[in-house]
Amino acid sequence: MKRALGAVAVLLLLLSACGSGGHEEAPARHPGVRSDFDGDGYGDLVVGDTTATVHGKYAAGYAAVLRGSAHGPRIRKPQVVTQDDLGFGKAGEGGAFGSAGTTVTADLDGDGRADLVTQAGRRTLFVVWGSDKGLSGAAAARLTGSAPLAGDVNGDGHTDLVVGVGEVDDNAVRILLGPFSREGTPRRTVSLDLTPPSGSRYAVSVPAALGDVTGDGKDDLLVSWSILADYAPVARATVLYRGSADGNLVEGPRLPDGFYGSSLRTADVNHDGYDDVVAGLPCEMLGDEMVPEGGSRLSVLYGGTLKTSRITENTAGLPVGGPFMPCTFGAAPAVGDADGDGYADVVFSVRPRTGSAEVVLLRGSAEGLTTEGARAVPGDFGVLLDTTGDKAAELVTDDLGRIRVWRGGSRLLAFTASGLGLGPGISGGGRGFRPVG
Ligand SMILES: [Ca+2]
Ligand SMILES: [Ca+2]
Ligand SMILES: [Ca+2]
Ligand SMILES: [Ca+2]
Repeated sequence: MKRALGAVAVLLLLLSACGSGGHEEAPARHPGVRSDFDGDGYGDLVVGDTTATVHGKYAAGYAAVLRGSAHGPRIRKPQVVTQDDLGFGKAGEGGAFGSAGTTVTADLDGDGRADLVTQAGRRTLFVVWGSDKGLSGAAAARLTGSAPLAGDVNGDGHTDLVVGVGEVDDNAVRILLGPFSREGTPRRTVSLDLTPPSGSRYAVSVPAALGDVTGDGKDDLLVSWSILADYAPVARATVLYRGSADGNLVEGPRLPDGFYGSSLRTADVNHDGYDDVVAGLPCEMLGDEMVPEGGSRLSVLYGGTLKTSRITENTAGLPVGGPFMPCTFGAAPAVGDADGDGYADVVFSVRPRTGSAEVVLLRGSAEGLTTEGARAVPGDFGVLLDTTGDKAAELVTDDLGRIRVWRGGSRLLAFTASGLGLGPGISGGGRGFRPVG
């Protein structure tokens, strides 16, 4: 459970990677489409398995890209990328290339195509550059850092990265301001100290998400002030560092008491121009796992007003009936616009006491996140990605290595790793097979 929660905690990183939106330069490309590596206007689905053996190295991991089309992700001939393909040395055991928790997609060089940024090992990041043929290991760069977040913190239209510097208690990040050269060199680098206030009960600051919560056109960094339990950070409060034109983020308001989570995501749920923050808090760890005070929950903080609301097991209108397994409600939140109405929607998972886990989709609205029109499908967790080019995101769910793609309420396709034809160098894994984003 602890491992799973850790994965959930970092899963949030990847979906805040919407990039800057960019500028419309060449009409053939669609910079606003997330994870569109070949620039054809269809989001391309990344799947991976950090437990897979690659060229004999256990858990070296891979990322496979299923290019989008009018009919959804193409499962024939996926583009498979491993660390071994990149020209920076072979992967070691446990390198976990392509981990969902430490992968983001964003256009770093400003060519209108998304690029893949993924961690392998403790503090190495690889950038795999998009091209009109999609992703391949032939064009890549190596950076130093961990747990990347992508956004535009200085508001210049170029995607920036916020990366960890190493250990969990370093309480510092580096801000790599874009655009990046093909060698991976940012235009400028800024270091930011995130040490929690002296005398406070918080031991570590965990960078958790980027989003423009203040509405000034610069993405803000959301940081979880955390205690340590068994050396693992446990979020207890959220503080916002305001984006700024020179890249020197400024510590801003602490968000209201009780607003924190093991996963944070940002998206504009009420479509008012301010990014909103979604926090999943299924469980807390204090030596043991326990239901958090006030119950497992999914909270939303609305940008601008900083007002909050909560969805709990007792919220009326949920599409899944309880009672639920403890510590499962609100797990693995992800965001995207599932119906293309401009209001970002939210998915999270929950496990009823009887039956299998479900992924719940709640819709955004002018009044905020609502259970009106909510639905649920089977799965341990889900991501939202528009692979069909119609501005409405498909829901991609995982169920112990079986991935399903849902469009509207109906299932578009289903597949497992063994059905993809990943090539002779990749074996094992399977149950760790999951959508990355
Ligand atoms: Ca595409
Ligand atoms: Ca690019
Ligand atoms: Ca920027
Ligand atoms: Ca908003």
